[in-house]
Amino acid sequence: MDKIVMSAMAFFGYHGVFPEENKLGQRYIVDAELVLPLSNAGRNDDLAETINYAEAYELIKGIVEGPPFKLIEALAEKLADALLERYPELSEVAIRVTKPNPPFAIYFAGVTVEIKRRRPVEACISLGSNLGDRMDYLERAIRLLDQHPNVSVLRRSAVYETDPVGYTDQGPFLNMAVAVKTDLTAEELLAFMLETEQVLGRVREIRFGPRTLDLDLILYGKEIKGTPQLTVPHPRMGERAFVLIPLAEIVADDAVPGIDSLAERLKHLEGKDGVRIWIA
Ligand code: X6L
Ligand code: MG
Ligand code: MG
Repeated sequence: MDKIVMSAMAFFGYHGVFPEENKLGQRYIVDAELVLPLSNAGRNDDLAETINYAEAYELIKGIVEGPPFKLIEALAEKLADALLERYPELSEVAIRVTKPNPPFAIYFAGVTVEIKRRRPVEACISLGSNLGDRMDYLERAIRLLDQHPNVSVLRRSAVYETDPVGYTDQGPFLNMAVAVKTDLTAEELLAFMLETEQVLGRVREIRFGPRTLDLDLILYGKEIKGTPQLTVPHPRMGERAFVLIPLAEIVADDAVPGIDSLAERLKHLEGKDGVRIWIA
């Protein structure tokens, strides 16, 4: 990913735990890495397609030279937060805050904190179960997702009972979808989903066969990505009523890159008949 690196910005501020730091003040050195796509700015040689680093500098200066924090951790957190808030095109920031001359009794060559913060993304996960207590597996899966420190469940669809597709010699599924907010990468989220499937007893035997729990990553923001590890949006979601019907309940009509309108898409979908409401 492209980035703008702003190195060794020097300021004077009053942060610190010790009273002399708040009274006398000291120098602060800040490095900021702003992760964003830069190819349009580069191709068009256009400031409007990137972040004006002179302006970002003023934002950073205002915070470092503003009201004091006790901890440089708090200062760094505030800087990351403010930059992500001010610039929606930023996907990630890294901030380093250094006190080069801390007024401590012992000799100290300087101290630095470094943090990286990602903008939280809304992702959609499709859930399915057709073995055992199907509803219980879905509920437990949602609970496990929500209990992850970096995942919170925002919305859930109704639950549908659906005829099996792909391999038809198996019992009916319960299917639903949830929207989550996460600051995991898509790969990290997918890895956690696979782990959750295993915790809830999924055994992979027959391809497309019965399972206690299936979690599929359908959307990761508006990201379009196809790697051997991961494809989003889910490559076959457009044809599957048991995915699209629940999904359409929890996202905007135009939430899926490559599908203009979920409502339009659903109108044309066959096999929709095999999907009936189970718990509204
Ligand atoms: C031809 C060949 C046509 C394969 C369709 C469709 C394969 C869907 C796999 C296919 C084909 C899948 C669920 C399911 C499965 C589910 C319901 C799959 C993977 N998962 N049926 N079948 N709900 N109703 O969650 O989606 S297996
Ligand atoms: Mg599936
Ligand atoms: Mg799956």
